[in-house]
Amino acid sequence: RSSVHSASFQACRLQFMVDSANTTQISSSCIQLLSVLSAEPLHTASVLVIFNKRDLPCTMSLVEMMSLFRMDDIIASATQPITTVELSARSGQGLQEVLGWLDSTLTD
Ligand SMILES: Nc1nc2c(ncn2[C@@H]2O[C@H](COP(=O)(O)OP(=O)(O)OP(=O)(O)O)[C@@H](O)[C@H]2O)c(=O)[nH]1
Ligand SMILES: [Mg+2]
Repeated sequence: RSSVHSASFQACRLQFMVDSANTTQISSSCIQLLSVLSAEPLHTASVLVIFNKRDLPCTMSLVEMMSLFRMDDIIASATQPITTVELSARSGQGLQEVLGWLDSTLTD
């Protein structure tokens, strides 16, 4: 049991960061996301899935990533509201969306 499953608190917000430049990690990140979403302490959390490193040329398109993750199915079956965003932590592209999400989920 990972700590996120046995935690004795209710989290209200969760950011899940995916390294979209590391294609060999895609399937394991997807499984990890599903595991996190099923954790009881996170059942009512607002979730932001961040596809990071979008500045690197070799990364898949967001559409391809969403398709590989089956993100539509995940969003449809999750108990949490899930938002997705593309980010480059290096260039700052997408940072406004992350800050906007933080702002919009603050009052929840
Ligand atoms: N080009 C680029 N590099 C980034 C970005 N975000 C983080 N990095 C760099 O990626 C390197 C590894 O960081 P991460 O992959 O985020 O961290 P990690 O998964 O704990 O580390 P690794 O095991 O090395 O993958 C660091 O040198 C970061 O500066 C980004 O958006 N774009
Ligand atoms: Mg990494």
